[in-house]
Amino acid sequence: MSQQIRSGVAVAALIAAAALALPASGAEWTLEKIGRGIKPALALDAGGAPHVAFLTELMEGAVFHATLGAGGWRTATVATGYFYGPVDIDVTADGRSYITYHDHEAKSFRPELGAGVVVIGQGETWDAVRIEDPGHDQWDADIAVADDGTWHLAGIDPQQFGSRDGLEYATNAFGAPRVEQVGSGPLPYEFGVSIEVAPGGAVGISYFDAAEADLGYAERAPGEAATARGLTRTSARLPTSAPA
Ligand SMILES: [Ca+2]
Ligand SMILES: [Ca+2]
Repeated sequence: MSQQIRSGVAVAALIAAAALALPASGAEWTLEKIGRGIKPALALDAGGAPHVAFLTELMEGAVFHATLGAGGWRTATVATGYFYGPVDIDVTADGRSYITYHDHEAKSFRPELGAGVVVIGQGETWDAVRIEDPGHDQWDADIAVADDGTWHLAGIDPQQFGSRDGLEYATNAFGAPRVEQVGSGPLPYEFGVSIEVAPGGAVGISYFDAAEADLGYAERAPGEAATARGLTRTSARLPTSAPA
């Protein structure tokens, strides 16, 4: 037996011994069915329970919330209509879910309509907040929620549907929901956005600036004033292997 083969046998024996030493439950996945739908978004609450938002992208479609409790999965229909995903979800420390999705606002596609919606609740009780703004707003919307229930939403008002606004931000941080244009310039809908809020209230949004093939980062300082001084924008050149 060559040195190489002996080494291989020894390694195989070690791997087999290690596998036998693993506790039976240590590497097992538990797979469960939730229900009919697509484009799931997941958040775990303070107790570790999963909260899944998902939808059906049909003319007579719906957005659903499912959570796993002692009695198994419980699914609620939180909205019905002609919607588009992805959806997003965040859960506050008190167990309330905040789900966002895009509502086409018509049974046929109309570029001048369309809004982002935030649905807030738990169990069977859900309240919808519609984000009113000109254009086909909050495509690819992403949501970040502070534990006091302040929500922050970022999405695209797509160039393909006639808007030159691109990245739009919405929040309830100052009372009635407001929409701010971040200043990205026109953006297509393909590339997604991501938003987070810091404990002190600063908001960051990352997005793909198609005109420059750059990733952009927009940051909003805490505070009510929505002036140009409150908005900063930086970008980082992507590696050359990134999509043009
Ligand atoms: Ca808009
Ligand atoms: Ca709109």
